[in-house]
Amino acid sequence: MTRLSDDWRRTHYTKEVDESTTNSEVTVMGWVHEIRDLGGIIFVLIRDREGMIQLTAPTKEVSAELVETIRKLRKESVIGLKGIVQESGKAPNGVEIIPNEIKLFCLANQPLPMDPTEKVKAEIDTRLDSRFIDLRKPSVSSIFKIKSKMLHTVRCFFEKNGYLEVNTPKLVASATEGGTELFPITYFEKEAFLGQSPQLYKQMMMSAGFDKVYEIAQIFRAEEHDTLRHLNEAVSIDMEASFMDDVEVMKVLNDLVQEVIINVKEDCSEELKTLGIDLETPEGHFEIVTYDDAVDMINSKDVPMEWGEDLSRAAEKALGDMMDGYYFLTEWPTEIKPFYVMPNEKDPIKSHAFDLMYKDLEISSGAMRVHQHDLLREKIAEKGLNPDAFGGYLKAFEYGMPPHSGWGLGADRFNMTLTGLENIRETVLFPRDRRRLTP
Ligand code: AMO
Repeated sequence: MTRLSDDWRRTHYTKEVDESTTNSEVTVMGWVHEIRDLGGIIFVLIRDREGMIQLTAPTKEVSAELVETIRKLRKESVIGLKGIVQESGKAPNGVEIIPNEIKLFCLANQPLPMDPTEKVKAEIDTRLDSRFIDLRKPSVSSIFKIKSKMLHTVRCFFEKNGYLEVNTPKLVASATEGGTELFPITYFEKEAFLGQSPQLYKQMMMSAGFDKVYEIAQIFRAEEHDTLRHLNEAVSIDMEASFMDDVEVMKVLNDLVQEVIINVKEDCSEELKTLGIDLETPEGHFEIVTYDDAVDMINSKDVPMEWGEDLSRAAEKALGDMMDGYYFLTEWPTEIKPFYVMPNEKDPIKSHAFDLMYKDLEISSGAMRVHQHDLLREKIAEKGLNPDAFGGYLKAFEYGMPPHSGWGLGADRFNMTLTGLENIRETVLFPRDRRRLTP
């Protein structure tokens, strides 16, 4: 068994090796990004999560043994380097490390399955096939640093506003968003499904008196279409709150999106720069477009759409072209929304459902929910589903269910809006789509 000895501990990430560390000994750990052997002097660029640093080895000044070790290195090998920091006008960070000792942890095989230096552009499939190397590229790891900051902000936001984090089951017995999008699985002697949304459970948490809950978890959708916006496994940020209506939870969503953007801009400026993104902080309330108005706007662009239809891709694009950034689409027809959505009391063909859009991309849906047991049972049946299959859920509505509302925000789609990416696969470490189940 090899264990790291105490004298091989990282003292600095590469970006921390700067002028302030001049003349001191540092230990960095990383990947061999580039090797330039000029005979009398060898340069090795070492890369870690935070950046790069140059190792400079004048062959007459360092030991012959060290020169031999350096000459054996191959690109992408993992090494530890101990050395003295020295100022250097020519080195990328203004400093370089003169090596005292090098520890080779792993010699990388050659040729590499893909180039991690960003010099050669690869197709998305090639990149995803060797994702572990693709993720070494700063332009790719930046996406996940931004996602991490986004999720951290989401948790802080909910915690400071009194929400409880919950974990609901992903092995489930019934559909929530409609029956066609389910992945069936064998669950001992029974048929079960992978959860397509925590919807039913987060609502049951309202009956349990948890008042305000949130969950960040995988959702599984057996969508057959292969688009730049759909995954078969996505991450959803879900919230549910009692004694709140749709307007109030829209405000929560509005505030959350703004807070995430502010934090990402503040803490991920390097990553945004790497991605070439200049994020704008949306001010105040996002614009509200009613479904009725959306239909008129879409038709005005010669994209045919009848009242009562869901937005086609062409309709989303036409609307997106007329809108700037984030906006809410409200007052959806009851008919095309799931059974748990509350119809408008005065005009029941319309509902208290909303979507949050970013240009032509839907990033969240939510609604005030039906909290009356009998109406809910009726609505389940109207959708062609069997109310008896929803027994455990419906029961929660019989014994004290408060009025409540909530939404689900697609974390991967939200990340697309923060990183300017067109293909949702790029915002997921190991995406799952119709054609891809590995790596
Ligand atoms: P909905 O089905 O609209 O609503 O999903 C909520 C959000 O999740 C994201 N999303 C997806 N992202 C990538 N690939 C997919 N296949 C995919 N499907 C959904 C989207 C979408 O806006 N229960 C409701 C939410 C609620 O009312 O609380 C629901 O799941 O960003």
